[in-house]
Amino acid sequence: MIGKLFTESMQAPIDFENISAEDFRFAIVVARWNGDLTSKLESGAAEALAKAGTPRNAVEIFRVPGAFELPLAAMKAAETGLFDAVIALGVIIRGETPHFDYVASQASAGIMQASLDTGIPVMFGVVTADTREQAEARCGGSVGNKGSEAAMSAIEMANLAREIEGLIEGDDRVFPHVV
Ligand code: INI
Repeated sequence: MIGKLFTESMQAPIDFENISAEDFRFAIVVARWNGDLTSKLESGAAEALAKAGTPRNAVEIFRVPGAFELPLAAMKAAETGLFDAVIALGVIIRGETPHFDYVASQASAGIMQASLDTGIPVMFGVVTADTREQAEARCGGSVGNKGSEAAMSAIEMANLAREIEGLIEGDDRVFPHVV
């Protein structure tokens, strides 16, 4: 039980009264492109997990060159079966060429594919911004920290996956959420 954990962004507040991150393992995959900003996403994610009760030794961090490489690393981490959820973090800032669109579209599609192909929740903690100022605002600035938001979503999805899998494995066929 870790009480309430909120961010100041648009993400709806989640009441963590009844869910915990104490008994879960997480992988964080971080892009080194725009590293001064992705490091803030990384610390935001790590702090949110720690605040939710995840021991430091239950969090593994993997680094990749850029956001384009996030999907493969996230998939490999998910495939190990060692992690309850994977948090992919990156910052993609629009430049003068269409490069941004290729990187952003493949990063987002690939992260979803990694999640659906492995059955492990993989969070899209990637900031896509038109300007550096927009990105800064979302990496611990005025709009919040997308890293901590992604970590909170990872905790929620890890709990949900365990709950749903428990329906298959357990004897309890009562569905408390339906009554
Ligand atoms: N990678 C990012 O993570 N963010 C960016 O803004 C970015 N831009 O602008 O080019 C970027 N490019 C690198 C890309 O992710 C790959 O690492 C590279 O293309 C090698 O595959």
